Amino acid sequence: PATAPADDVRFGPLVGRRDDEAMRAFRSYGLGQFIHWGLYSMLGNEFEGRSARGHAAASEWIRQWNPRTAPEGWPRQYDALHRSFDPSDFDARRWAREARQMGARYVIFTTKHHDGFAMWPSAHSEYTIAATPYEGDIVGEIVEAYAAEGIDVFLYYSVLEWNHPDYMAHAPRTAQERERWERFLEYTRAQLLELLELYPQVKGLWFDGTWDASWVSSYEFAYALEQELRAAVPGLIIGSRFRADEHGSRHVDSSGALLGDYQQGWERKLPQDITVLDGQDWDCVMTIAPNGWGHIRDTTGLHLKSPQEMIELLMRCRSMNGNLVVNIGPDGEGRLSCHEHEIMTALGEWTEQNAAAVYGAGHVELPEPRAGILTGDGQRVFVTVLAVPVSGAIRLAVPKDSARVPVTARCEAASSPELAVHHRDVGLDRDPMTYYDVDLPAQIPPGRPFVVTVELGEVG
Ligand code: JFZ
Repeated sequence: PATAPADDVRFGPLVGRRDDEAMRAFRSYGLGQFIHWGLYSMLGNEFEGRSARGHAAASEWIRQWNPRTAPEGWPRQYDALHRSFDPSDFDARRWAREARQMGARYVIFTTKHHDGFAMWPSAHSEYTIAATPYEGDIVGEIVEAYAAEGIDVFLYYSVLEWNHPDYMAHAPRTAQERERWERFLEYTRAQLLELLELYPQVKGLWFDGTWDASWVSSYEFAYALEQELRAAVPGLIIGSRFRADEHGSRHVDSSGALLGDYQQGWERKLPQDITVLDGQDWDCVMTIAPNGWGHIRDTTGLHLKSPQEMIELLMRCRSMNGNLVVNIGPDGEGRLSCHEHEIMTALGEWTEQNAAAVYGAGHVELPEPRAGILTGDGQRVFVTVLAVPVSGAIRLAVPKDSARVPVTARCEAASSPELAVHHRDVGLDRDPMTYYDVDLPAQIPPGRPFVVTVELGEVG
């Protein structure tokens, strides 16, 4: 827990707010793809016909099946899964092509989740893809295929390991424990440097499993390691979930400064509004189901988000200068589910038709219209219309002293794209705002949100 604000933090941020090319690219990614793929994918949240739903935190947590209800002998069976991991349908190039078609500009791939299994042939572990019938280097295939499609690659890496003999959750207490923990830290360091050496094209590291007291108390080690990682790949982006300061403060240090290049705490939730972000860069990682990042074979009774909901989440992130990262959990053969395809296709159509509103646009200092979500690029504002007003017009409020006001408007999704703009005031002198109504197209594009582009110009 964070102590009172301290301005003498010795293990605070290594870098301040960055404005180099890599961070500028991050700010314009807009949409990303998260892939949770590992041994848990083979199970789809069930084992020998028994569902783990309600018995484990999430599908990729199935190894932690509540011991009171777990199958006999569990997790021995889980730890032997690698012996039959041989995905017959895995095609990294197809995944990468589909990710590009969806409009994703970066991907986050699980190199090693909490089960400790490495999806690359790590020289520092026996428990890797090299010990499976598949044998190939999955991380390598992913990095190459996505980079070839122009998609930046971030590697997910969990420090925490459930089944490593040297791992412990608590800070080491005895000399023997300290020895074990030192060994684990060296192993972690070796794997991370190995990843960057093998795949120098990667743009970022996405850390997880860094909440245990053992890691939190290793702040000095993590501080030095962050320096090494940054030196290994210039421009490397590291989120705020990597390390703690010497007071045990995570994500932000005990003086309130961000402990990484962007805020990594927005998981399956969005900020209420831009003010809570404190100017931090951020992304939001989102599942299609309510929770569960790995493959879920039986989704009966789960609320799976609609394409409309995902589009709304994406635009809401953009309106607060963040990125949305949509997770998929392929099965053990490397296949995506129908609902994942459906969401990806819808996002692809949306981002293609509305690229200017998504990638090149961000927060606008104007009140949000009731009809939808605002993004802007300085010259234009984009209204993602979610609810069509009965009047058939959307209303934009601008301050009366504003130098630039709406002049023309278009809706590219309509059969006649040009829309009329009316300056209409209610005549309240004390109102600091003045109002512009944009007539929506007569034929509203059915079923999906749509974008109205409003050109701003000099007050005429
Ligand atoms: C972690 C993992 O445990 C999970 O399996 C998945 O990989 C997800 C992306 O990350 O889960 C977390 C981590 C952090 C928070 C919540 C769930 N958090 O900070 O609120």
